[in-house]
Amino acid sequence: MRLLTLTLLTLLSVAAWAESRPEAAATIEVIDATVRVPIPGKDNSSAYFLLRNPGDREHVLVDVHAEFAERAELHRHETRDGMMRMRRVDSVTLAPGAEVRFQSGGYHVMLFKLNRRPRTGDPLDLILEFDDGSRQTVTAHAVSVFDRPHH
Ligand SMILES: [Cu+2]
Repeated sequence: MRLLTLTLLTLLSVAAWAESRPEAAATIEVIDATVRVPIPGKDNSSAYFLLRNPGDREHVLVDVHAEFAERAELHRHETRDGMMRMRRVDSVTLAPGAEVRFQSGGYHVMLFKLNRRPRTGDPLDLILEFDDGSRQTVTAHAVSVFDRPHH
């Protein structure tokens, strides 16, 4: 009986520990996720969104997966010697309370060889993977650079 009690106490404390460390995927908010419709004749694309960390601890985005593309990578544009180029990054760190906007000219998800050509508005799932091993599926929508804003 005492052994059983000890086991229960151990299980309870493990549960409490897990609860005090929320998974990154359950904490990070992903807002306005979009995938660019590739320019005619091309099958590479990029995805953008706003990441928000409302939690009180740091989380790190380490990878992105997309079933609709052959390969997805975290990239960043940077200007060096007056030249804009992009490079692959290993991770994107989200400090407590921080927002990181993926946008043209900055961080983006590079998508290689889309397996079909999306139409404007099509839903496309991205899977974000964090350093604690948790994953979050985000539904992005296809947007075309030829879509004109209503102004
Ligand atoms: Cu890129």
